[in-house]
Amino acid sequence: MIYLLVSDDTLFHRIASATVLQDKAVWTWAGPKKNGAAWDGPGRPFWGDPSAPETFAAVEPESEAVALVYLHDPQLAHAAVEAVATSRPGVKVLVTTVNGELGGLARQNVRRVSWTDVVGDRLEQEMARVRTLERLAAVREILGPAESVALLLQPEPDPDGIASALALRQVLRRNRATAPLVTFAGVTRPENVAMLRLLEIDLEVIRPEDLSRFDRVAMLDVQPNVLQGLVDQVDVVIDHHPEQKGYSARFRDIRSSHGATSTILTEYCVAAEVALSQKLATALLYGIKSDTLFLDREVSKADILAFVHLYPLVNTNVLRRIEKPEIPASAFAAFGRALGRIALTRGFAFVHLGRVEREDVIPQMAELALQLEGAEWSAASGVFGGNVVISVRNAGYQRAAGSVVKALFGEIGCAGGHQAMAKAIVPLRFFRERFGSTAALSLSAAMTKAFLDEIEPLGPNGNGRR
Ligand SMILES: [Mn+2]
Repeated sequence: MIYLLVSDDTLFHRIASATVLQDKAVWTWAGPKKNGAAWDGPGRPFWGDPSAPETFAAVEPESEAVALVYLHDPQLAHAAVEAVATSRPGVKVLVTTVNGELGGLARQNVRRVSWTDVVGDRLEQEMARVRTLERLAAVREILGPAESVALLLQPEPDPDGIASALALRQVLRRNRATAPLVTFAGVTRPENVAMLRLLEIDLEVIRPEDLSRFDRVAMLDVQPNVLQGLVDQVDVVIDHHPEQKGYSARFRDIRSSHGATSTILTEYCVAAEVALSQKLATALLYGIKSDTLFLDREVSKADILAFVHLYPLVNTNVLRRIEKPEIPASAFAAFGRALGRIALTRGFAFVHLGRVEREDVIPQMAELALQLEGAEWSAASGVFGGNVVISVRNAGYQRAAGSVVKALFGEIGCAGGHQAMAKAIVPLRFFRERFGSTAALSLSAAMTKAFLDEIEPLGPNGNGRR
């Protein structure tokens, strides 16, 4: 298949060759006569009278052809379309018009499109790219000269934040030493743990006061006020959540129209022509996918464009392994033993795994336990190192899991979380003091009572708390 570009418009040449004709075999009409000037248009040139079918018939006559026609003079355009359309068997003609002229051209092998349809999208993209480059220049000006830049993410960062930080690091041409990913609490969700492991991403858990070690701080996928006073001044904020007040930043790029911060950073990479490695593309795509529920929620055209851009660069095998994190064989045995003892009491499912080799099997078990028929809440516990680790899930619409674990374990350990998921880590000694033995049976009874006392806001008669 060859493409015949028949136009006297340089912009049209450029748009067509940068979009639909990219990587195609292109022949471009270069004027009525060869005049000796070196050809600098797209593809290979051919010459001749554009209103004569022979002009087009002579170009690789055996190949099938599609012709793109856009000529300023409507009469010449009309004649050229007639000539191309009859020039060779099977030729298809796409003609671009400015004001819908050439209405008289009714041939089966001719289609018309308007100039604004052809140029509009491309021009819009180019304009957006110019604006992105301006933002990028501002970010580079602030962060570029610094010795070290902290890429600060929310506590328990999600894939969108992690991917965005990786992309910003790439855009700044920095490495893990001069621009580490930092957070005040590490990841716990099995998918996120798998993402870090499979894509070999370092995430450093620091204390708020450690931020002073860095020359600059950039926050991604979160704004400082979310950290409730821990950080009130940063250098750069890039986020897609609604713009917040109550903090200062030298530069902010907040776009709540975007479904993910990864979309914004993909635009940065594309605008800056930064090479997207397979690893970075996989992270960014997973960031967009998980924040938009696979483009199902709060998705904009920008998200789709970014997704489409990244998709061919992704390692789908790694992506699948992130989304369905592997469970070690030893954990299956522990799951098997534990599942036989799972206790469901008034919508609360509890299961204790005993000692575990890997901490992330505990939240995986909590997720599974929530799928038990009739479960509205679930908790899984296990002994890891010198601590009891408890993972809590609920099916939504109830009291926040985070506040439940704080009430139950906040005094004897560290506890926190969100609406639907939470985690507590309690040193074994304190745990035994409060709840007794960690033997499965007695633990199950003690935990079930403690959780139900906390979760069920009303007593059996519906009068008052507990
Ligand atoms: Mn996000």
